[in-house]
Amino acid sequence: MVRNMSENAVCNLLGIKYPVIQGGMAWIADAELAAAVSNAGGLGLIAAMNSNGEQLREQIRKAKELTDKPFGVNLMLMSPYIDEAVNVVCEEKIAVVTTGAGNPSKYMEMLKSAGVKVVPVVASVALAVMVERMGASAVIAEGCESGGHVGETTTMALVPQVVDAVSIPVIAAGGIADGRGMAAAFMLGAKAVQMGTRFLTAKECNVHENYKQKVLSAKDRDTIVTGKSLGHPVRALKNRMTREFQEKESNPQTKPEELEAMGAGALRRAAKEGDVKYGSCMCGQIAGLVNSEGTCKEIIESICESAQKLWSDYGKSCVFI
Ligand code: TUI
Repeated sequence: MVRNMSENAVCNLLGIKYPVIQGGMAWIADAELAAAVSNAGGLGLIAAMNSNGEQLREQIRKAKELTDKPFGVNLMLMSPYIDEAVNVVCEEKIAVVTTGAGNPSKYMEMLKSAGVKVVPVVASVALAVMVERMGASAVIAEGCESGGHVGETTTMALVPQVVDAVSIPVIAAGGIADGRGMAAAFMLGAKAVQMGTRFLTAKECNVHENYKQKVLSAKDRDTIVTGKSLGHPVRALKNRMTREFQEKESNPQTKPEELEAMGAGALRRAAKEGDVKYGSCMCGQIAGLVNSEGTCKEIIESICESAQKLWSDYGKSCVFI
């Protein structure tokens, strides 16, 4: 049996049972996935990225019907609908937002005044320090092992440096998909983990079946980062799309607009239409470890149980001084 983790700072802050947060995966993290994660005792998130204000409101209302537990919204700061999304989140009195792919400072006052807790995803110590000063409730330190938009520092290097730099709780993300990853993140000073890739293959995840199968069969070296030259590097599973993108990106003749056009709509093509050859299957490096489906409840409980066992066995097995 998994012990109740109510002494955990992130569980207390967010009113959840397990210190597990679902990644705010654009085009994938919908009301059904968010509610399933929250019902299982983690924090589920709806991705606002691909929705205008009213579509987001619809997803929020749906999640409210599916769960009475706290859930959140992920605000992708590069979204064309970001201002609408912030308004809707405030109107709907969402308990918590995570933010990604930028600096959320501009929105923090408004969100906080509406009673929304802000938990930014950061890829650097500098941004972690800034958002703490602006009133963030916690930060998610996301290493470049993650899927989607990534920074440059690994989880192993980023998490302890962020932990040392801020006083708010730090949540680790990037390369975590089992109890070992969770235990390691806690050893680095994190108080919770965020996982995206692990939930891609959850039974309640509505990503296209072709995408799910590609994640399930992926191996350790099957992801690549493209888009660095555009200022938004993205990690995805290797396919025809990433190969052609990479070829064009390494050719100095290629115009940035040409690359932008290639990337536009690519995630939707993979996630919704199942075009895993010429769409973007954003996914983390840990995909090689994700070999089974399972409900959100099974995923969360098995990971927490295994992490807990590792912690309790640690003292006995690790004797070197
Ligand atoms: O945001 C993410 N991951 C994402 S967003 C996304 S949607 C997308 N679609 C097409 C192209 C690009 C993205 C898919 N995956 N993770 C959070 C994250 N934020 N990772 C890294 C950052 C980050 C990076 C730089 C945050 C802030 C930053 O600098 C801000 C500043 O101004 O200092």
